Amino acid sequence: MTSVEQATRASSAHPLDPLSEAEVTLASDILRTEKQLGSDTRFTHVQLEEPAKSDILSWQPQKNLLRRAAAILFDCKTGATHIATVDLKTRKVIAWREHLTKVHPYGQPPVTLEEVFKVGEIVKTDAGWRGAMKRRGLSDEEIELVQVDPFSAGYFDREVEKGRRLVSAVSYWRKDFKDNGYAHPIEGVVALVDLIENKVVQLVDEPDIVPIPKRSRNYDRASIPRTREDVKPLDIVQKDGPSFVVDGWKVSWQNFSFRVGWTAREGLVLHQIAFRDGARERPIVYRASVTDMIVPYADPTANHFWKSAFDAGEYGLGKLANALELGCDCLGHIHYFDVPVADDYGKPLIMKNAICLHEEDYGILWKHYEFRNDTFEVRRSRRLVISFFTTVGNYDYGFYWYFYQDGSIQLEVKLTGIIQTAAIAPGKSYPWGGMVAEGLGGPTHQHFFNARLHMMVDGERNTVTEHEFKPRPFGADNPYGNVFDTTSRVLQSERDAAREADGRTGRYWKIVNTNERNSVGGPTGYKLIVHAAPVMLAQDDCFMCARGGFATKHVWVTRYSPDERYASGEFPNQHAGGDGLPRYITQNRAIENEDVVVWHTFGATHVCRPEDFPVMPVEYIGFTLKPNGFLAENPAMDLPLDRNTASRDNREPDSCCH
Ligand SMILES: [Cu+2]
Repeated sequence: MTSVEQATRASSAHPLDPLSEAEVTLASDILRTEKQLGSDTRFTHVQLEEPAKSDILSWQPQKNLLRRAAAILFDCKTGATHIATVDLKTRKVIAWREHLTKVHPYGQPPVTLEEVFKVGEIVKTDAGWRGAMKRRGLSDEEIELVQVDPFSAGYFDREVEKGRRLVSAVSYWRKDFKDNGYAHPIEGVVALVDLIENKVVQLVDEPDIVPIPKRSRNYDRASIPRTREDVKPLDIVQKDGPSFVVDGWKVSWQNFSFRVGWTAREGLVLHQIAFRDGARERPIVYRASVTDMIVPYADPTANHFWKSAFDAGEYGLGKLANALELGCDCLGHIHYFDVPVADDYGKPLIMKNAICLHEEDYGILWKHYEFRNDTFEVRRSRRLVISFFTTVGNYDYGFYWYFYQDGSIQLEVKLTGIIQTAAIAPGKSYPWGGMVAEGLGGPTHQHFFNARLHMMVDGERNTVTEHEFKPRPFGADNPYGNVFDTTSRVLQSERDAAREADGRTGRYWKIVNTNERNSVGGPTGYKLIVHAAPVMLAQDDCFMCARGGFATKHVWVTRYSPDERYASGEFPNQHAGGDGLPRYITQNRAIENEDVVVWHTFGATHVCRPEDFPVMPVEYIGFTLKPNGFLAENPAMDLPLDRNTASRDNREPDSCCH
């Protein structure tokens, strides 16, 4: 029996399971043989082609597994790019489509790791760039130590960029190989690198030379020899083990269940999130993931105006995920998922400890003291956390999905790592951001994430409603002036459903199933709770907005279509713009009582401060889905009394918990 057959016969095997190592190998072997691919082929991913939703919903454990692989590959000598589907049972390439990267609106496959590493060598052999370094006073020895950062080039309608596969490279002086280069930006030099021709095709070398800030700002443990001494261990003890159950790629915990998936672009994907309500298994979300990001910078100068990385679509949140470390990244009783993926050459690779699953105490869930009869009841809350961390160049992002015993689901993104920096001449102020150190500025920027939530509240047909608080004028129905109304309206079509949050009216949305009735006669539903933070602040008709249009609204609702998978479109790298959500909604499909996808853009506007350097403390952003007329009462009334006896070990023997 081959390992593919073994995988497809395992008792817990499911058609949404990520491809195994054997399946990755098989898929790339079939592609190589059938399409006669040579050694110049590079794979941006080889991963599960998710079966059609109808096949998943009708699938039974005794049925055959559908196993197909999806791949995007390109020739590193010609740039020719193909999108392929491989059937692993029949061992045939069943779809093979060329993606045209040389014609408008362009769009390149993501940058590979191989390319990230070769850019430094290409740039350092360019005579123009070396001359620019020399003009800034660097010796040959110092030039060898320069840190060259490949950064997605974006699209600015320049002739030099059309149809080429490019990155822009910015440079940082370093005292030695371990030095933190971001403390020493080399201002006014940007090399545009063609990754197919392996050469610099345009060099910006500004005549005005800004001195390089040379003070070291390192964060490795050797650079911080004295650490504080008043931190005692804080261990999480779960001597009876955790309260979750993992069966293959399925997780069950406290009425919740979901399946774990993974893609190179999105990283962690959650499938089929459901809540067990008595005897009923009630679906909530069919598929949830973050499909793209954009980080636009607000500095108009040479090194910065073009910076607007799409960290998912241009690199891959999954591709760059970290191997997590017990006791450092994760505390408590941890279950790690090791994820099989493909490397740039289509070979299997196990991403060790890529996904972390554990429980956390979360304070009080509910409590009441009834002083009249001395009834005192309190129950502690805990949450299940499934997460991964990814490093995209200077920034590090953690994606943490939380499940709570009250039925809430939350996504929290943790932003940390190192800010982009700019050298500022002595005595000059920095108009485009905040100063973080002497001679060092951090350009103001925004971080946007788009979560794609294919909703399935109690069934496949859902409706999205919008609600706002409106004060009611004095009148016969409001004689004391205390009344205010909660308005509600149905979002009926896609164009009508591209919405912004509004803190003044407390605008919120619900995803409801009008075909079901809850305990008080209304539709069953979940509420989407968002933060009314700014959307994209760049001008509407600039390149950043055209390419990252998904970041111009907080909420979008589309009718589900299997090929509309990414907020920024399929190939955002160097795309001329207009793809993704703004294009999807031009169809203006009806979305009331339909199979709908809710797309939520959330973000942080980051004005840099000295406290963000040398490594930024975590900034938290995200959203919550909260049951709203979904359940008949607080679903956590049946929680047992406190069982956390370890906390009592150091207490007086006669003290007790109420
Ligand atoms: Cu930031």
